[in-house]
Amino acid sequence: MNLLLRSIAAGSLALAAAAATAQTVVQDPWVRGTVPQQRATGLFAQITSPTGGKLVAASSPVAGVVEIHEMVMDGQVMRMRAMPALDLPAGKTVELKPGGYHVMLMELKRPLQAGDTVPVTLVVEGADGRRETVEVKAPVRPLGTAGGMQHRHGQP
Ligand SMILES: [Cu+2]
Repeated sequence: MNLLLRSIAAGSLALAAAAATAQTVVQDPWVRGTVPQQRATGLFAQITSPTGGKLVAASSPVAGVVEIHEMVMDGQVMRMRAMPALDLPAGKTVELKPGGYHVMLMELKRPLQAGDTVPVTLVVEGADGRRETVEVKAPVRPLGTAGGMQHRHGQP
C-alpha cells in the first residue's frame, strides 16, 4: 500500500514537471453563429496555462477587430467591456462562456453558420514575458445556444 502511494506521488511529480514546459491548452472552443446583418459574436472556450500568464490578444481572418471582453454589472444591466488582458493563473482553467469572459469577434466579414469552423489565434504572454500563439479551430454553434450575447441583457 505504502509502495503504491509512493508510486502515485512519483507519477504526479512527473506530470507536474511535464506541465511546466507545456503550452497553454484551449479546450472546447466554439463561436456563436450569426444572422446576416450581425457584425459581432463571441468565442468561448476553457483556457488553461500550466505555468500562468495572460491572454493579451486574439485575431481571426473572419473578423476585422478582435477584443477580449468581460461582463460587468451596470446598475441592473450586464454589459460587456473590453479588457487589456485576461489573467490565466497557473494550472487553473479559466472559462470563457456566455455571460462571462469572451473573445469578441467584431466587424465580421461574413455570417457564421452552424457547421462552419472559425480559426482564431490567441496570444498568451507567460509570466516570463514570452509570448506564445495558440491556434484554435472553433466550430460554430447555432445562434440559439443558451446564454445571451447581446450588448445588453438581464441576468439569467
Ligand atoms: Cu463582447
